[in-house]
Amino acid sequence: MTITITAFENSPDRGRGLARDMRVRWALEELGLPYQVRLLSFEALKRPEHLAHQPFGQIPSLEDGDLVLFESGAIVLHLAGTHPGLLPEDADARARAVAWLFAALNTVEPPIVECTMAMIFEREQPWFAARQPMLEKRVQARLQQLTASLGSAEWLDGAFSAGDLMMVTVLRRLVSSNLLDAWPPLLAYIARAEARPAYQRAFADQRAVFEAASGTRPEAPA
Ligand code: GTB
Repeated sequence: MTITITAFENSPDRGRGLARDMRVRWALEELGLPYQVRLLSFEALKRPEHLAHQPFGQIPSLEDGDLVLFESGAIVLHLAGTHPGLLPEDADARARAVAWLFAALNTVEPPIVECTMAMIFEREQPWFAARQPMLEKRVQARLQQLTASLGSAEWLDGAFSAGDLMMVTVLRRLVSSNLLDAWPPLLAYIARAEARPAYQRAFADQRAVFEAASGTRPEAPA
């Protein structure tokens, strides 16, 4: 049975591949798995049918045979664990790749999301100017540590893995800020990942959804 995932019918990211269906689409493309996408409006996200699949009324979710799954990290891990291509065979290397996936979600994503959400939603608030340097400093600390870990390597630990896939989707939240500018190795890391054919296919597919929904040609990707 074909895998089904859910995504926004009209994504607020304007087709920039920043919503979390992108990481699932990308994983599916890396693994060469066919899939279909159920597009949902914001209203549909909160209906009982979807809440039965995703208790928080969000995208993405996945249906894979009898399995219904939510949380993008769990979905990518499930796909990578059941098909070859995104996790090493060697048990220790596999554990390290999984650690990078968790690091992306638990250690790097939270300060990035907090900082970028403040930039979008709190710019006019009286506390913004006083608080933002602290949020940016937390992001910069993680970027510095990540740059040190990456060193001159192509990927975080050996071959490209689900850990890299997740880390790149997390870092891409910063592309429309200037916070990555001080870290050329991370910019090059993101560019290497974006050049992968599987990434390109996933990006084009989510972009096509946005273009169809908006009925206009959106601006070039950030
Ligand atoms: N922890 C969950 C996971 O990883 O699956 C989080 C899922 C999540 O945050 N989903 C968001 C959602 O469904 C979309 S991705 N939100 C609707 C709701 O909560 O009602 C987050 C997102 C949204 C928009 C942008 N953007 O515009 O750039 C980027 C990321």
